[in-house]
Amino acid sequence: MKAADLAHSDKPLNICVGFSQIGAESAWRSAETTSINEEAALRKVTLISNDAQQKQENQIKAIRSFIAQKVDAIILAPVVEAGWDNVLKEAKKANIPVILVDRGVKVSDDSLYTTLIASDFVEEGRMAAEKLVAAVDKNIPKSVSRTRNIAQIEGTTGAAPANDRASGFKEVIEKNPNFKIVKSQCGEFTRAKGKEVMEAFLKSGEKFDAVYAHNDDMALGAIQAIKEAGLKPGKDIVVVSIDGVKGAFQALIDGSLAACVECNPLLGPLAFDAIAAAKDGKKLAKQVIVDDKAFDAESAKKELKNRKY
Ligand code: GYE
Repeated sequence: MKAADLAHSDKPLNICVGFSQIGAESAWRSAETTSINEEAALRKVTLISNDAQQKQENQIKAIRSFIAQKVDAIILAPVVEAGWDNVLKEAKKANIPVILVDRGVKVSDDSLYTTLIASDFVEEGRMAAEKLVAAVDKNIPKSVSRTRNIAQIEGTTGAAPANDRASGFKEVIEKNPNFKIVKSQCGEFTRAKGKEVMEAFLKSGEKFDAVYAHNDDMALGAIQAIKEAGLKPGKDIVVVSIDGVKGAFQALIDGSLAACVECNPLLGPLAFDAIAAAKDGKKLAKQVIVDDKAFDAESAKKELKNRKY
């Protein structure tokens, strides 16, 4: 189902909810945390939050503690896809609905969670690839017959957005035989690691026409590395990323980022609407899909003032 199909209300819920958050690796994630905190306050929800510092074991511990505290519902942003069966079975046994936000899980039985509220990451990867190909084609005339080299900076290993953004991107790139992913490495969705990975790529001696980063923070780190290497992002190397945070919009406007696919982090209202529906015994779709669109310099200029994150 689409996010717009989920009934929205500001009605107080007067319940207690446990929120297991991954950490604060990116501007996107901080915006998501703020959105959930604000909506909890608005809906009169006592929120017990836990920051897992990127570790699944910390998330499992937090969920067990939420169960012990008999919360009414759990919001989980799962760091990786695999390894949730046992703890989700414990939540189910305790009759506590689990709402997954922003990242999906791979479980043996999908009744172990109520719903997943997230973007279609495969589609985001496809959109990013189309934008990247178009931007490189503007830089290098079709008559130049050499291969266009792409460097990919991946998100957290095993995370749904890293897996799916890679597969959607690859699908489109494979249809463009003059484009090739020549390097791919994990940048953990952080700006510092994105910069570090790009520095290593540039030092490898390989030449790149484009960089695809699985999120904006890594792209912004890569842009810095490209500049420090004496190259011009946008001209010498095209950079494309996903998320749509303010920093990326500024980079779109200054020309260092060629395109950006939005991934909306403001999931608080949807998460509590889903909890309200589950509490009312309503059956929810297994995925509530958040709509995304791509931005370039021109659309970013128009939208910047409205950006909340
Ligand atoms: O794109 C990235 C983050 O799970 C969709 O996680 C989220 C991703 C987001 O840290 O910036």
